[in-house]
Amino acid sequence: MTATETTARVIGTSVKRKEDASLLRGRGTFVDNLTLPGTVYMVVVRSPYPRARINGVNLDAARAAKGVIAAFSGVDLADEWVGGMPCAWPVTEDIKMPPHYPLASAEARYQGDGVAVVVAESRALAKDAAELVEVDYEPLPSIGDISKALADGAPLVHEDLGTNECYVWKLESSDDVQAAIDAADVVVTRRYVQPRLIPNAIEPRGVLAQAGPAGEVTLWTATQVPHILRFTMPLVLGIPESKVRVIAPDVGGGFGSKLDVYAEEYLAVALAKRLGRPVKWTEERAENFVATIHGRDTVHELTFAAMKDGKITAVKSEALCAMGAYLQLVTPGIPLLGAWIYSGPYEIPNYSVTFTGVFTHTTPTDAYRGAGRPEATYVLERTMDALASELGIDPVELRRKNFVREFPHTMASGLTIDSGDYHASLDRLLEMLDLDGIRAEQAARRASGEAKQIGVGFSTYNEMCGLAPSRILGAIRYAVGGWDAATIRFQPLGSVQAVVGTSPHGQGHATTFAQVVADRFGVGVDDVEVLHGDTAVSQQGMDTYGSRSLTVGGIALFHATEKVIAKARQIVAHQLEVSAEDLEFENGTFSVKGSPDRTMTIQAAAFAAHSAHNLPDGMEPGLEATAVFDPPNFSWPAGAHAAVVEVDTETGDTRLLRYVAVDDVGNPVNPQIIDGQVHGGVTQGIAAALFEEGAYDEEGNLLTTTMATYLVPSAAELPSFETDRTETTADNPLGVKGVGETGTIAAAPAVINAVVDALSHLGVTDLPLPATPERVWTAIEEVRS
Ligand code: MCN
Repeated sequence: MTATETTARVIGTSVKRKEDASLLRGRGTFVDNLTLPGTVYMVVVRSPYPRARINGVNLDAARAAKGVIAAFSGVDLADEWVGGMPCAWPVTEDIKMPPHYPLASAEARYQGDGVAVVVAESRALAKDAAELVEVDYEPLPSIGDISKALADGAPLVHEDLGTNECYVWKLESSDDVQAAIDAADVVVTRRYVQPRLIPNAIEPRGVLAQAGPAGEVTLWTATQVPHILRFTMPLVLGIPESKVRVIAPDVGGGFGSKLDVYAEEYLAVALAKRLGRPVKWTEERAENFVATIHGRDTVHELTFAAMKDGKITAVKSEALCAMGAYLQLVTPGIPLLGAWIYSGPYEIPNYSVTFTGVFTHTTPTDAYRGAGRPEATYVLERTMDALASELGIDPVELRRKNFVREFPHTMASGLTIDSGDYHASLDRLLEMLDLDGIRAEQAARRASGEAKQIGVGFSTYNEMCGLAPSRILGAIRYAVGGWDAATIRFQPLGSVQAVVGTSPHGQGHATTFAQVVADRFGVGVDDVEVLHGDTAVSQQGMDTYGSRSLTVGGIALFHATEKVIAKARQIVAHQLEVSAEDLEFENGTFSVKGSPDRTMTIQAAAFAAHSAHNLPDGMEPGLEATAVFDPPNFSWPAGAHAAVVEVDTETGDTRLLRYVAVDDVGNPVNPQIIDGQVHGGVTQGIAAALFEEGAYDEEGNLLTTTMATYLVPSAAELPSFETDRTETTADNPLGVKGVGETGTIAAAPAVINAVVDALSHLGVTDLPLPATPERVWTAIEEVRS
């Protein structure tokens, strides 16, 4: 056997990330590192206007420029598309789904809408030539603000639809929600604007497409969804899936923005076919600001009805949700991902949620880390504090009073949470926090009247992830399934390949999935190679998003190990001449019950399976199994977070002093990777609270077009996070819940609650997002004047 010695349990240990050996040395293989012989470079010419009629595109000068191979307008390429780019989530029967092609031909509908492409021998030559493309634009009235886009006379994004309303979607527990609100002692209604966020993965998007002589196509792309992209190829380009291979090599982050199928992917394939040369496109950072989807952009009105003792009796949410100018892959469904958790970790019997999808002349929105759940949690947790203040109850006690206590728990929204212990997370948080000490210091600073005041804010949350049961997805009109697949293949000499259908882009699957397999087989983590992100290698899969990889893909992997162990058991029983039932399997070794010295390792069984000299009659050689898992429920992580801030009341400058997070993600597979996920997620939530805003003017001109105006925080702006976990076992064989989005979902309300708490003695009750120094200062001045 070449495999290393059998190990003790590795699930639950912080095995170092296998990925980092190459990534940290700069030896990753990202799309832009790949060049095929004869590669040519594509540049997309984009509309500088939010809305403009395209009266003509003159490509003569570009075509004549040095090194240019071809240049095309939207009209030139119109025949390439057998259909528009797909939106997979028509959330209602009467949803309006405007056609969306890789290049606009007649009208540009947002700044960044592609109108032409230039292909040249180098990227620099293509960029130079793109500047020579003359587009005869006729600017038209446009609208960038969702709260004004539904008004009579507002400029229409798609005139033939006659409205900017994309859909109205409702979820109600009963007809009695209004009656419960009417019967309440206290009703609190608050309005919240959650601005756009612009995902900024370290690696921008990139594509390299190669078309072969027999119609086969290979596409290397920085995507989260190679499998989904492959099965859209027949729809947009008429290329059968069997002719398409999609490879997502190393992918440098996505945060949901690469859970999409993009114009440049179809353009690169179409041009590779036309030109007979590999076509490469690499997004520039400035392009990323307009050409990759945005997140959030909602206006909520949230109502809590409660009794005097603090018991909440109803929640009602009405929200406008920006779609942007077109529907991308899952744009309309993003609000729905939060639709079931507007009661959060609380037991609230009456429930009503309404979303209105709105078109504006802006970059399309779609999934951004948390997708729908940060929006829901923000309005819920902010209103929780507003209600606490209205009732004169401590915000922590109000949360406790309303926590769900027994599991499984079916929420008024209709879904069932399998497990949790919300008190345990909050208790642990309070142990770590020293709330009394913080309150004492707050009182002292208030008494002294000094400029720098402190505040503490809480966010107790739960979330719905692990997308998800295919039947439920079908019932809410999501076009594809929520299952995932894994194949495990023992090599003859005992190492293992685990082929998975998920497609990581920073989450460490090569490590954690190897841990799952190593643990089951009692082999070393380094004996397990996890293969992913190539549709030729991993034929089946539904990819990575919605914190689903471990709870769906990881469970498929678990079931595949069970099948492999079952076959190995038959082989060992045959070789040791005992019945399969008489074998025990522990730590990689089968032993005969009652005769502990009669043993055979699973690796020896693998060798026997491959040599095939002595297998049970009729058994196929080899030791390999595939499992496809469709979960019966979503995954329900939860937790309690707190932020402590210091606000300079003279300048509005806000410093985060501490951030404490206690999460329940079920059984941990790799605690260090979980911590990393929480750190990254929390950072993105803090960014939404204090720094990042994709701002448009009323016409849809993007005002934050670079990192100088769109402030992505760095480590320098953040404290060291304090994290811990509580564990309740999820209802799946590994007992695991998702973790990839928890921090982003929890953090923004904790931070804003803390800033408001710091200023509450002055009379500040709310702050716009993000709470920049100017906005904090203005809020203070408003209450002082
Ligand atoms: N894990 C674990 N034990 C648990 C739960 C998870 O060890 N109880 C591990 C998993 O095995 C996996 C990682 O934590 O290695 C994240 O697992 P999971 O919650 O299943 O999430 P996914 O792998 O499906 O990742 C998706 C999620 C999402 S939706 C976004 S957005 C996101 C995120 O992950 N984008 C990321 N984390 C990111 N991290 C990086 N570096 N870059 C991104 O773009």
